[in-house]
Amino acid sequence: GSRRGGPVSLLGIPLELGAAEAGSIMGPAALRTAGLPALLGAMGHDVVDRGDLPHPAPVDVAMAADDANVCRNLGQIAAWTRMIHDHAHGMAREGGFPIFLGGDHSLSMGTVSGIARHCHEIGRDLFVLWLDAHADFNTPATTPSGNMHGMSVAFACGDPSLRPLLGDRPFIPVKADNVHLFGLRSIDTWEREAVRGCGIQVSDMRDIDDHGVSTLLQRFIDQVAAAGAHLHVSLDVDFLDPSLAPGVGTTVPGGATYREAHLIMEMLQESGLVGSLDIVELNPFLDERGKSARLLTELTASLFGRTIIDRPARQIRVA
Ligand code: Z70
Ligand code: MN
Ligand code: MN
Ligand code: MN
Repeated sequence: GSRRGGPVSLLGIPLELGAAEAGSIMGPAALRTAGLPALLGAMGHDVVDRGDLPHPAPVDVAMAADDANVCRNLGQIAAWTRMIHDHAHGMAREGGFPIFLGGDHSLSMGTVSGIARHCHEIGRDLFVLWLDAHADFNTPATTPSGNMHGMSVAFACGDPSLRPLLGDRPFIPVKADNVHLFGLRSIDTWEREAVRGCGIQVSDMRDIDDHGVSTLLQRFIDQVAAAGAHLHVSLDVDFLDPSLAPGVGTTVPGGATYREAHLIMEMLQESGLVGSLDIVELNPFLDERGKSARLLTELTASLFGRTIIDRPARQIRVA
């Protein structure tokens, strides 16, 4: 059966300039090689693969010089952000389900802002589930590395110093209260202060150990349901334990297990609330015989309705 409201629309974003390590430029190709489009098609979904975005020329960014100097590849990241934003906004407007195949996590500056702009236009709230070992909440003032994949959440929530990345596009920030960092286990000193002060929701690995992913995620899903909102999921490969998904530049021990990750995808599917997805930071150069790309493909299948055996429809609890 097809999903309601248009096809599953795949867009490859071969971007690696936001990360320290090269290789995620090959991410979209590896996800296609692992069979992601074919698997969704075989499950009965209407799938459109739009291919990969081209590499844009760098643009000028009207950012304070002190900030601009610390951001690595700033002119190129800004050009990618604007192009990705335009595509994400257009895809959201068309009404299908966009899947953005990365590429490093700086691409989410474009996807989230593009989706946010569309949600704003139709008067719908936007929530973001950030599945990641990291908070990606650095700004030019706090970053220890200058790598822009560590700044995506700060940008999406409206950090004024990063706003110039989007140039003259309308910028609709996501409410920090609507963002949930899930799986956190690596955060920088100043980034930690910023996360504390802003109202963003956090389930770190300690919370997951104490309460389990089911309780924590259901609470968030209930909020999204109560708001009648669009849920965007941003899946960083390093959310997963490195033993399961070694194909990523920044491995952090103690990540999500195979079963936790599948449970999350199944719960999200059952909620019926997810409207768009990023799959980011896959670095095929560091992968082991396609293991990580294959797992991401399996997880995507779970998000799109594959179950072990038919399950009774679950009542969505509205808080
Ligand atoms: C660190 C920084 C990061 C992803 C690494 C790391 C950020 N907090 N994000 N890998 N996906 O450099 O800002
Ligand atoms: Mn990330
Ligand atoms: Mn629109
Ligand atoms: Mn990460």
